[in-house]
Formats: sequence, C-alpha cells, structure tokens
Amino acid sequence: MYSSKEHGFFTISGNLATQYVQAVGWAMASAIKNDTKIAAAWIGDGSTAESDFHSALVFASTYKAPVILNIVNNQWAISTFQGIARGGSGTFAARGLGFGIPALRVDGNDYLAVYAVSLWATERARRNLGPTLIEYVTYRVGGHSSSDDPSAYRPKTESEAWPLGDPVLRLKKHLIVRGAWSEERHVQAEAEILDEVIQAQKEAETHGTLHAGGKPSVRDIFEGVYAEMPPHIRRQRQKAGY
Ligand SMILES: Cc1ncc(C[n+]2csc(CCOP(=O)(O)OP(=O)(O)O)c2C)c(N)n1
Ligand SMILES: [Mg+2]
Repeated sequence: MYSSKEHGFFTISGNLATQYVQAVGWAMASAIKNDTKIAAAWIGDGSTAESDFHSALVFASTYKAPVILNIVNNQWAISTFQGIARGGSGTFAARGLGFGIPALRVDGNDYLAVYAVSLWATERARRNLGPTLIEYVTYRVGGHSSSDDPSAYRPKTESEAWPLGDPVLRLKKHLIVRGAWSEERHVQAEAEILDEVIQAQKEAETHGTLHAGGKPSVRDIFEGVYAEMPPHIRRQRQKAGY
C-alpha cells in the first residue's frame, strides 16, 4: 500500500474500488485549484461491481473531473468470471455511456493500441474536456496471488487458448518486422530489466522483510490517517498495548 507525494502517486488502498473515488476527488481538487495535474486510476473487472465504482462515475461526469478511469478486464476476479460482475450482459466500457462519459474498449494486449487510447484520454483530461473510461480486454494467465490455484476453478487449457496472445511477444514481433528491434536486443533488454528488478527488490529488502524482522512498530498502524487521533482509535491503540 504505497504512495509517493513526490511523484504525484496517491496511495493504493487495499479496499477494492476506493481507488476510483479517490482519483476522482483528487482530480476535482486539482481542477478547483486551477492546477494542470490530472489523475488516473485502475480497477479490476470484478471490482466494477462495487458501489464506489458507480459513485466515482457520478462525480466524474457531474463535475467533469480531469481523470482517466481504467478498467483492467483480465477475465477473472480471483475465482469469479468477469461475466458475473457485468451481470452477464454488455461490456464494462458501456457502463460509462450511461453516465455520459466517453468510453473506449481496447485490446489490452496490444501495446500500441493501449498507448494510443491512453494518450487520447490524457489529452482530453489535460484540455479540461472531462473524464474518459477505458476498458482493457486482457487475460490473467497466472494465479490471482501466490496462494491462489486457478486449476481449482477454470479449465487448465484456458490460458493457452486465449486469443489475444502475450503483449510483450506481440510488440517484439511487430518491432522486429519493422526493423526497429532484434532477438539479440530483446535478450539483452530482458537481462537489463531483470537486473533492475533484482536491484529494486534488494533495496526494498534493506527496509526489512517479514522473515528478517526490521518491521515497523504496531503503534505505526494507528498513525498517518487522522491529523488528530479520535478517542476511539486512541482507545484501540491503548488496548493493543501501544
Ligand atoms: C472491498 C474488498 N472486497 C474484497 C477484497 C478481496 N479481494 C482482493 S483482490 C479481489 C479480486 C479482484 O478482482 P478484480 O477486480 O477483477 O481485479 P484483478 O485482481 O483481477 O485485477 C478480492 C475479492 C478487497 N480487497 N476489498
Ligand atoms: Mg480481474
């Protein structure tokens, strides 16, 4: 649950769909302050069935917030198929139209298409033309998390049968055909990226891991939410012995 004020990255909350209302509020605040900053938020297919998704769309359309609302439709919400979240009909993108919000549906495994629609939505927000909703059609090949076993709820061959392919391989092929990339360059890039990820992981681990200790104090979970801690939270902290 990280955030970085310095990079304009507002916190990711663990409660699904709250990110949408936060992003819309953040964008509204930016517009009210006459700032040029715009906001973007991402939500999963399953999470669009949360009421916060709809609240965010009401506020985004009513106040023409400079926000990009992205829906990553990866077909699954842990073990629940996306058809359940959209009531078995229509598309997720179509939900935007009822609110008067321009909505696009894009092949989420086509890097260039994703880039193009994101640029278009960014331009709209920057020109103060209001929000855009984008549905990215993609597929979650792996499990939801390291504790999830997809073979318990979907056919084992489903991921191989997914027609839109692997986005990295598609981009690679496209660039090689156009003469802008090569197999050798690809191998080199993969090694460079892997190295960067390992370095970042090592740096993160210097702040402590679950196994190695160095954990923050329990007291810290009570901090950083309220400017002045309300009495009931203070009592909880005391009960916890901190
Ligand atoms: C309000 C709320 N309910 C349930 C959860 C537990 N939970 C975490 S991820 C997840 C599934 C999300 O699926 P989806 O929205 O499709 O996103 P994806 O992980 O596929 O990108 C659930 C139910 C949660 N974090 N917050
Ligand atoms: Mg999903």
